[in-house]
Amino acid sequence: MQEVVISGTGLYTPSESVSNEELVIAFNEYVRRYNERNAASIAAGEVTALAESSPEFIQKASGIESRYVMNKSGVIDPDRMYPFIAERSDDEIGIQAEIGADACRQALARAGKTVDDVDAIIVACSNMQRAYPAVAIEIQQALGCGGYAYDMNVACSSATFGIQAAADAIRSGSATCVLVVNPEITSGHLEFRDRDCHFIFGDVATAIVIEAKKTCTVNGAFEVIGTRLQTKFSNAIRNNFGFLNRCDESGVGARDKLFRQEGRKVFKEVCPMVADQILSHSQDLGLSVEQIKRFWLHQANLSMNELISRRVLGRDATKEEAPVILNEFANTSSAGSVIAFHKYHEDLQPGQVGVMCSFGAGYSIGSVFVKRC
Ligand code: CO8
Repeated sequence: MQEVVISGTGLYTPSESVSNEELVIAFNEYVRRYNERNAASIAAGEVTALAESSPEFIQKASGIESRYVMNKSGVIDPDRMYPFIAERSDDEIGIQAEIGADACRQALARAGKTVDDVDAIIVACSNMQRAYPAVAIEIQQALGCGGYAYDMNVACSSATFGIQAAADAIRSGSATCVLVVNPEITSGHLEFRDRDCHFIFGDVATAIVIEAKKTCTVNGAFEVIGTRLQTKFSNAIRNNFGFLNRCDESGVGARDKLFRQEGRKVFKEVCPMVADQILSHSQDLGLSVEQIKRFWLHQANLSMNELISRRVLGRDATKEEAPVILNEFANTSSAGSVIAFHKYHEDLQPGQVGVMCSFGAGYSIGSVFVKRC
């Protein structure tokens, strides 16, 4: 069977960032105005007063310190609490394709490839800005690639699911060089007025070049030695936004049309599933736990990652073994484990093994074991 490698990655980072303190100032001002506006109803017991958020809670509960956003002014405006992202004409490149293409160009440069080498593009992320044409096909057009392109969505696990789809395409001979792109504009689907989740997400785009080992020209690529995917239905993370919304006017704009979750439940249910998958996947690949030198985990919550690596290793992982990027980026959905890989892979020696692992809505879990060439 055709051997497959990851030969380059790219990272687009928005220019604007919001600290926990800035986010909380805006949120608490929103709360103050809401409670003032509804003072009579709150006093009459008809409306529940909103509670304030705090930077200390956010840092302690999640490990997040800041997040990049495509637009800061809208997010921290207490009268708005969501980004300003202007619509573009059909003749202009869409914003998701634009940031995705930027990450692709970086990934191609690192892989020593040109757009002529690419014969497939998979956009794999949590939210697509429109139904069609596919964002992936728009990126194909923007880059000037041939072949085929399509969009897929498995929420936070989209990247690992995309990597398996790319690796399978290469192994079966339907492609030789695939770009997997994760343009995550999570701020578009985050309720910044909900203190349970207003701090969780950030925007970013990542891209990964996956190609046949025989075409790879760069030193230090990573051979994909195993991929495993798992899904199990859960309502604990859900977003009911969709094309049928307009068919029932009563639900248009309701809270369930944005991201919502039962964070504690997710934490409890998903951590053991992830640890079990990493352990069983490594065993089936004939790898001992000691041979896993790096854990590029999905970046949703610091305690979650610490718990998962502890369950796998039987001890706490070091920062080198399980690098953390969520303090700076927050949860960037599918892009999190790719950012961790992008920033923390150079020191691995030939023959050393690491695992990229994602988990999220669905539930969905993906593990990708790689070995440094
Ligand atoms: N400030 C102060 N207090 C707060 C705040 C706040 N901001 N928020 C909640 N509290 C309070 C609560 O009200 C609660 O109070 P009480 O004890 O009186 O009831 C107390 O703090 C504790 O609340 P929680 O139990 O909710 O706190 P946790 O310690 O569980 O932390 C987390 C909450 C951080 C959300 C945590 O549960 C977590 O990270 N869970 C895992 C989440 C996760 O990984 N989710 C994956 C989602 S991503 C995905 O797959 C889909 C991607 C889709 C992308 C879309 C884009 C937008």
